[in-house]
Amino acid sequence: MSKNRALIVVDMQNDFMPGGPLGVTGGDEIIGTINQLARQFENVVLTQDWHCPGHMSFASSHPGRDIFETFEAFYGPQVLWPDHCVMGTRGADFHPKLDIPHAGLILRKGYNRDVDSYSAFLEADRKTRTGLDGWLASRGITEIVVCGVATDFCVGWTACDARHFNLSVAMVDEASRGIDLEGSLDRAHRNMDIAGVDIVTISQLIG
Ligand code: VGL
Ligand code: ZN
Repeated sequence: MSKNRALIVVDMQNDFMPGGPLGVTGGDEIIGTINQLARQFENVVLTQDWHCPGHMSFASSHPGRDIFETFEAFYGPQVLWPDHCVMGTRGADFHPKLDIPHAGLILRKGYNRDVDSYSAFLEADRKTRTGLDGWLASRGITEIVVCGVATDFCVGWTACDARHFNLSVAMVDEASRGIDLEGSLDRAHRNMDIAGVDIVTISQLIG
């Protein structure tokens, strides 16, 4: 596939797979599809949710707070999650069946203790860049295709933020799975629509 296009595979890590602390239903079912899709791309980026122990997005860091409650962070509302993807742990590793050896970049995000980062482009303060925009621009990449988990959090935010950097963006629904917390999946689809993200099937993409 063309040199100006990249596939971004979001957070296909053990802790997001069924049975994990933040398991996404069907997260493991899309691995084969993603492996195959990745073979169509010369440029592939893998993202990795990568939190320090005691990260602010963990309910366990806020005594008296429960998981899935919303916490008022300095940058706005933040969902409190079960501990997940702690840097250097097995839970933060990619699923062992993910097989994309030609991926050129592994982008870690969420390692700053006081700021979460669903998006692979901008942290939750909506100011701090991860550097992914520069990596893509310096390679002349103008179109991205996004898939992975979770559709309604890291995939959706990454897709919408990419539009802010003037990239053309497609999201592959059949290669993504969502958490669906209080309507978040519908909301994510709506937000992607408004942002100008194309929601595509693999056959539309590959032709
Ligand atoms: C994610 C919640 C917390 C994701 C990451 O990958 O969608 N969701 N951290
Ligand atoms: Zn996280």
